[in-house]
Amino acid sequence: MSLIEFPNRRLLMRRRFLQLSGLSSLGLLLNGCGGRFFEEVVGKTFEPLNQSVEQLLLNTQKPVPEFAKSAIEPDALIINTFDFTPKIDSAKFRLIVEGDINNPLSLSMADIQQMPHTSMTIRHVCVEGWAAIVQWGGLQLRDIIALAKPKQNVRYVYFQSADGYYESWDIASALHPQTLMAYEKNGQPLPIENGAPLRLAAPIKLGYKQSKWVTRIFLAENFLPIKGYWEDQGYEWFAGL
Ligand SMILES: Nc1nc2c(c(=O)[nH]1)N[C@H]1C(S)=C(S)[C@@H](COP(=O)(O)O)O[C@H]1N2
Ligand SMILES: [Mo]
Repeated sequence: MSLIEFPNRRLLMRRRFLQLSGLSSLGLLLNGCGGRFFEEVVGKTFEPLNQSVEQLLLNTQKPVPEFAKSAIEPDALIINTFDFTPKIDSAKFRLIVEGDINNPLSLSMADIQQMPHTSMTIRHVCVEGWAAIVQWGGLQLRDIIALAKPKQNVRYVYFQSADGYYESWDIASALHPQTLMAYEKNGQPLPIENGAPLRLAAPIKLGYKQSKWVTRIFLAENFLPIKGYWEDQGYEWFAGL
């Protein structure tokens, strides 16, 4: 089974390859004890993780209060890119959605822009000690996930980016009404350095959870031993605000 494919080999140190090669035997171990494995890797289980996708899709979570548009701080959002800025041809771009779902997707930007548009003015918080009030426009990730028809035990969402960045989120946070796949920033098309054509944006998680240049979304019933670019170097996985 293909899990997360990494286009950027430089990202994967030898250690990580060794961990990944153990994945098939881990998969066997996971059958029936996914929860315990999760607790060993991440620590205690959070309450939202116990809610099913179905419940989370039916009941919208409470939104975080937003800021007035006049509060936007256009210069405060610092470009934070761990390696390089990938140039993506948005005409050829496809967002791939796969994993434990019944309706795999390959969406063009035209498909994505036809879906219901929303915007929010929220605070972006980077763990490195800066923050910025930003307006993001795009679509709710929950609309994409609903379209993909997730299997009922899906609990994690993996995001792969064109620069080799990768992230994983709990399903409850991914289905939060203010978790967007954004293609606009402060009322303008999303700049390339901020993640065009498509990036994650949400007021409920630290900046490093908000992947830029997302090309592939993988929904999973089991937690994989790959957490995220920063998390695999010791940063916290849940990273809630
Ligand atoms: N693909 C990708 N996404 C990423 C990063 C990155 O290096 N690559 N950096 C993260 C970090 S640490 C932060 S704070 C935000 C910064 O977003 P910005 O560069 O648009 O300000 O992007 C996040 N998403
Ligand atoms: Mo960050």
